[in-house]
Order: sequence, then C-alpha cells, then structure tokens
Amino acid sequence: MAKILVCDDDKEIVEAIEIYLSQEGHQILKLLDNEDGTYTLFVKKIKEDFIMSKFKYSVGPWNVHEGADAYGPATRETIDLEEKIKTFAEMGFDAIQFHDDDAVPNMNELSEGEVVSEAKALKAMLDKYNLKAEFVAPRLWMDPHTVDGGFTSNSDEDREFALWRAYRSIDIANALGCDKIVLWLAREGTICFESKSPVESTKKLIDAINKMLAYDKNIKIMIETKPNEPIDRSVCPTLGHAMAISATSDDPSRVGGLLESAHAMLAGLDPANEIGFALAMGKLWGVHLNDQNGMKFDQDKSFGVENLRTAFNQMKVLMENGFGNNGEYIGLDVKVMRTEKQSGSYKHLENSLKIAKMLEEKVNKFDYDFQKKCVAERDYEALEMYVMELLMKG
Ligand code: GLO
Ligand code: MG
Repeated sequence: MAKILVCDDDKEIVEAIEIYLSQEGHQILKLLDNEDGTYTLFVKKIKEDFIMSKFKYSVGPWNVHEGADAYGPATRETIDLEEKIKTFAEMGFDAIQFHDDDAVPNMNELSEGEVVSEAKALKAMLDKYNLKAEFVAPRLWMDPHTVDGGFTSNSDEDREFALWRAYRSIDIANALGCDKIVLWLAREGTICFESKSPVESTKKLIDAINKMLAYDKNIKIMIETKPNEPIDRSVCPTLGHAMAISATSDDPSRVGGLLESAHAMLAGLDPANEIGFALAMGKLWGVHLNDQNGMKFDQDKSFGVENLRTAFNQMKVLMENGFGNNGEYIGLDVKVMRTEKQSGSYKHLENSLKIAKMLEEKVNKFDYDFQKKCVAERDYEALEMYVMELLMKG
C-alpha cells in the first residue's frame, strides 16, 4: 500500500488524480480529507502487468455484447450503458465511440431539440468518468428505412431519412464535444448488382457527404471502409476508395478514413499497408484494431490473436508516423467469443489492450540500425528472421 498526499484544496483535482491512478493500475483504498486543504489517498497496485502506452485508446458500447450471431440467440445478459462506461474507464480507456442511437436511444421518435438535450445528459455521464467521446456514427443498417441502403438507397424518402440521421449524428457529436462522425457504409452497395448503378451510387454517396460538410463547417467525416458484409459489393471498399471520395468532395481537408484491420483483410489487403497509405495522405484519423482468420465473415477477433506479425506492423506504422499526435485514438473494435460467460464480457478488451501495449513495447525494441544494415546488404532473409525472433523471444 502506498500513501499519496494531494496538496490542493480543489476536490475536482483529487477526483482527476483518482481516475488517473486507477487507469495506471492502482486501486484507491481510502481518501482522507486532512481538512487543511490537503487530501491523503491510500492506494494499492493491483495490475502488476500494467504497461505504459504512448497512445490513447477508445472503445464502443457495442464491443460488449450479448453474443447473438446470425445463427443463434444471445448467450449473455445486456449490460447497462453507464455500467459499461464505468468499466471502460476503470480499464484505462480514454474515449468512447458511439452510434447515434447508443447515445440517444429511440432518436427517431424525438425532435431535434430533444435529441440534443439527451446527448447533453450523456456528456455529463462521460465527464463523470473523465472520458471523451471520439465520434458518433449514424447506425443506418438497423432501421426499416434503410433496408436497401441509406445514402445510396433507390428510395428518395430513405435517402432523406439517412441524411436526417447523419445530421442528428453531427448534432450529437457537437453536444458530446467531439468533431468527428464515422460513416461505416454497411448497406451502401448491392446485394444484386443490377439493382443500382455503381456510378450513380458513388455520386450519391459524394453528394450526401457534401451535404454533411455544408451542414456543419467544423465537422470531420471518417469513412470506415469495408468490402462486403452485410452487403455483397460495397461502393467504398478500401481506404484508397475513401481517399478518392475525399479528394472529390467539397472539402477534402474534412473527409478522412478509419481503417479496421479485419475489413482490410476481408478485402485481401494488409491492414498495415492500408494504414500506411492513409497516413501518407494525412487522412488516417481513426483505426479499429482487431483480427480476422482469413476471408470469411467479419470476426472482430482480439487484436493480434490470428496474425501477430501484421498486428506488430500495424502498430509499427502507427508509431513511426506519429499517429495520435493530433489527438487520434486507437479504437479496439473487438467482440468477445459467444462461448464466454457473463463474467467474461470484457476479457477480449482486456486482452486486446494488453496485446496492443505489448506490441508497442516490441516496436520500441525494434533495432533500426540492424534493419538499415539488412536493407543496405539486401539481406531480407536476415531481416525477416530478426522480426520473428523479436516477436517470439520474451
Ligand atoms: C462492422 C463495423 C462496426 C463499426 C461501428 C462504427 O463491421 O466495424 O463495428 O465500426 O458500427 O460505425
Ligand atoms: Mg469497425
């Protein structure tokens, strides 16, 4: 047990220190008001394997879920939003990602003013746990209005609904104090190729993005690309496509990308390369690190558990290129196994955080002099073996 003297009579600072200490792996045992403008905190280190990180991490409430899949029902109980948020704070996360209706449930039934006031109540909850909001994403794939897609739907009315949700997402983001929305274009594409023109769909998407840019002069849009699932062919499958859409938009400086590891793999691409490409454009504003076993359904496995070397390289490219220096977060878009019991609802997040931080340590150990020597001698076999040893030896 350790004793820490906090020399400030501002209770808010004491609370901030408590949160900081718990994020560093300490449990607060007791807080004593010394009644002389100082406080004494009694703390115990509980997480011995705690690893410092240069990054800030984020997570979404949907990452703790009940376990239902396309072929079977839930296997765990629903956990209330505040309980999830509190646990995320205790685990050391810095920010929360929201779908519009995670932030404001039943938003379709609310007026625009009501949506904003509900979002403000959520902001107060985030402040209580010292967490930021990273982004808001319109959840356009769940609604009866978006069966055939949102921004690219064949129905004028449904396209209008999609824009209404995008505008509300911007309002919610503003109320939560963040300047980013995410477009995961789940149903923007086709399940029957001939049902939509790929040219018209692309133009409709750009048009919708331009309307969002015009709606709010400060909002930034991150396109989260994915080649398929739930649709067959996406209108914007890779970060290259997202960058082209950005360049064609009315304000390229406000349209960037979010790379999810599994989505890149589903497109047959190396996520570390996709990350590198968007970084080269100055347009990688978010990542969803996770993992995937080959090209099948989207698995959202814990980061690094299937493709360790690629996970290492994702971390390496992020670290080498200053990701995070402009306030970007590392998001972990992972799902716990369906087999896990209620008590294991957060294990995949704990594991992914730990793996990400361990890989960060590996990158810190990477011998750039040896790498340069191998490159000079064009001895890539030696370089490859060096990487394997770095990853496999303790
Ligand atoms: C699914 C996506 C999904 C999004 C999230 C934010 O494949 O990865 O989890 O990231 O809904 O828009
Ligand atoms: Mg994702």
